[in-house]
Amino acid sequence: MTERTFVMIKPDAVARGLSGEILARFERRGFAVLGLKKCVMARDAAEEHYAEHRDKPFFAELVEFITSGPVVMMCIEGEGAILACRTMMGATNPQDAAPGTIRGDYALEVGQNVIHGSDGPESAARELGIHFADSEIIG
Ligand code: DAT
Ligand code: MG
Repeated sequence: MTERTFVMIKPDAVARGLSGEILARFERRGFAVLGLKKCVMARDAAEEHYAEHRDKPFFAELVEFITSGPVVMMCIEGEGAILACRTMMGATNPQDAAPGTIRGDYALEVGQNVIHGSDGPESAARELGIHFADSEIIG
C-alpha cells in the first residue's frame, strides 16, 4: 500500500553535514520526497511531536536536543513507506542498530541518534500535520 510518513534528520546529523547522504538513501530506495525543508523546530511543536514521551525521564533533554539546531524534515511516500523507513533507520539505541541501517552506520548514542521516523499510520498523519502545511507537500 502506498503510504506517507514523516522522516526527520535530527540536529546532530545536520550539524555533521550528513543530510545529503541520508536523504539520498531514501531516494535510492525508491521513495518520493514530497515535502522537504530545513528549519529549527519550535519548542511547542517539539513538545507536541514527542507528547507520548512527556512523562519519561529523558523528555526535557529530548526537547532540548531536537530544538537545539536545524533539522531536515521530509514527507516521504512509497510502498510500505512507514515500516520500510523505520527499518532503514535501525534500532532506537544505535548500540543495538545493525550495520547498514542509518543509526547503525552514523550514530553511537540514543540521545543523538541522527534520525526520526513515524512509527505507524496514526503517528505519520499526526506528525505530518504538526510539521507540514498541505501546500508544502507536493504530490
Ligand atoms: P524512536 O525515535 O526510535 O521512535 P522512541 O519514540 O522510543 O524511539 O524515542 C524517541 C526518542 O527519544 C529517541 O529517538 C531517542 C530518545 N530516547 C528514547 N529512549 C531514550 C532513553 N532511554 N534515553 C535517552 N533518550 C531516549
Ligand atoms: Mg518514536
